[in-house]
Amino acid sequence: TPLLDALPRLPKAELHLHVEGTLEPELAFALAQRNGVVLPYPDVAALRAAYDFGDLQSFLDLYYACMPVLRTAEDFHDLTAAYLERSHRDGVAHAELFVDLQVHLANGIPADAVLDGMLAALAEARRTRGTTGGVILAVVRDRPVATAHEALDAVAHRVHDLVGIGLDSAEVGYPPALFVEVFERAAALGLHRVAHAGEEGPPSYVVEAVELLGVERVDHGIRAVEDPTLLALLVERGIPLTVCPLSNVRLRAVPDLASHPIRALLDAGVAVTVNSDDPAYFGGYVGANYAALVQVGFTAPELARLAAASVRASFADDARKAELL
Ligand code: ES4
Ligand code: ZN
Repeated sequence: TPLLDALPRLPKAELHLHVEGTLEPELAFALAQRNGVVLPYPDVAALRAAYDFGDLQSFLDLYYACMPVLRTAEDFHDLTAAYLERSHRDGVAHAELFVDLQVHLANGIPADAVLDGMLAALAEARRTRGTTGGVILAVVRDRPVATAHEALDAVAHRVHDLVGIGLDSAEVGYPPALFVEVFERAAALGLHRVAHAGEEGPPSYVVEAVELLGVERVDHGIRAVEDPTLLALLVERGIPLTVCPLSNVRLRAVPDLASHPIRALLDAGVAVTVNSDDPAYFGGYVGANYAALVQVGFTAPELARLAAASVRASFADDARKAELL
């Protein structure tokens, strides 16, 4: 359809993307072989067959099981480069990528290997295609808080190579309040602040992310729809949500696309953006997430507004935003 044909030409920013979630099964096995690492699945078909998730935790178990194949700067480069090439075809002109540095440090990988690899791929994408973007250090909330500080220690000598700090992984039982000091430290280092909240966790976690961590965006945030006072707060402060429709369906945060709260959030006046989260695992890159909204009645002007909202919600500088708007 003409609507779908025009989608890739809308300049968009991808603001909720876990670089490890772009690890396609074929690349996972290629890296396993290159590094002499054994995956807990015999082949690509068996790994893909395991992509049948009941909730966030069942996905995270598989996602973390694949991570040990990532070992060298070259691995992080190849992973990031493949994502940037793929997302360029969906019209992604600016990409802010989460990385679970604590997990790689625990696997014995130096922080510099992770960042050198990712930044080399970002620099190449900027040179060859004009794509801008950066790296967000995602704090893995179900690991000890001390390891989050260790991750900050490991990047402190090159903090200008990061755009921000985030908070991800298993949400329920790990409220934002646990990370106030980590986020204060990151803010003092000049980092932007975002956090996953209200994916599986209650609206009160979204409130904590805003009021206690000082986040400038909320990742997912879909359960904010349950709390009118919180919706008013997000609108009043202009705090955008990075919504990931296909992720929410695959992890059963919502029963189906038709009942996804994205429409209700927009109607409430919240700044909503569309993103892919872990596209290798959830059945589509950002273009597929926009296309899924067409299935539930979104129109061409609405998709254009969502794309523009993603640019405005990004941490790109004002000159770059103006180019893309
Ligand atoms: C994630 Cl979908 C999702 N939620 C929370 N943490 C994550 N890490 C990677 N994907
Ligand atoms: Zn996420």
